[in-house]
Amino acid sequence: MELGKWMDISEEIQDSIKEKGPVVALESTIISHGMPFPQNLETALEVESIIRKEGALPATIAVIEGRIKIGLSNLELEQFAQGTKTVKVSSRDLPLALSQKQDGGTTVAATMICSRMAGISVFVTGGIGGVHRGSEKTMDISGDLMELSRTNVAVVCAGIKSILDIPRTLEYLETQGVPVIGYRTDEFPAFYTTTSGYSVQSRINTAEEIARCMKVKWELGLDGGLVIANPVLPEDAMDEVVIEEAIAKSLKEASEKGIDGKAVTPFLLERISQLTDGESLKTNIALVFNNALLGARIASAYGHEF
Ligand code: PSU
Ligand code: MN
Repeated sequence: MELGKWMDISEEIQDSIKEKGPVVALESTIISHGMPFPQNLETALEVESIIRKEGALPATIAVIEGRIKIGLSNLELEQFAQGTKTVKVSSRDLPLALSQKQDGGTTVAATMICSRMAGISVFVTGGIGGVHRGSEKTMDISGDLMELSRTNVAVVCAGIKSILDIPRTLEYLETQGVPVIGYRTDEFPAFYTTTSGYSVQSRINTAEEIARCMKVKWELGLDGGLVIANPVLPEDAMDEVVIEEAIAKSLKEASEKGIDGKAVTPFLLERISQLTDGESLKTNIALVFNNALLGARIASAYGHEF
């Protein structure tokens, strides 16, 4: 495949990938559809800086004028964060976004695909998509889960939000053969809170052991991703009652307004932030920073021989 036809990789990232240096991929739907301006830009810049301080290279991934960009300049990030016509690009949207020369924020699914193409094995996000509540009626299951089942990238996240159906999401991941590792936790975290009442597959306490598990999986030829669940720090977590109330209210509104398809997640995120007076956004930002730190450490460890 001639990647250069559709994809631009920044020089510094290209060099690091060639030398098997530590590179951490970052998604961009969180910038275009997950947070408002200017917090989206501030967060994106700070995440990159956290990763650099840990000795790894950040690779923010987005679609700009129909090209996949691996690594954005600060100016590109600034323009992207303020974009008004940016579409949300999941796996199925990639061909359209490129052929129609759109600007697009890549979801976890699309970012995994682009990371894999570029040769990046570690990817940091806030929360992955999952099986939506009421999926037995709507069939709404995020493309992120399908991608996790087939694309060889480890995804560091703070679990999934309870806007989603957590137990069904975990069942789906199990069926698809996706390891779900809890970093220093036995419980799968629920994004805004450290616990969900559901267990991870296995607890691992060091970045080195996580990197070794990734290596073993792929050396065995077992294709697909891994979910590395890193709970938000307790001091940044939300009150369970407050967040559950906001989630319940936003879900009800979404259903009353008939919001469906790819609009569901952005709608819920914005409403929850409004209903919690911005508290949920603060937690969201803090957990992304926490994930960046772990992702950089895993990427560094992955570069070593075991
Ligand atoms: N969760 C968040 N913030 C986000 C998303 C999820 O806290 O911005 C985004 C991610 O890009 C994720 C996508 O991949 O939403 C999932 O959307 P959907 O449910 O439509 O697949
Ligand atoms: Mn969906």
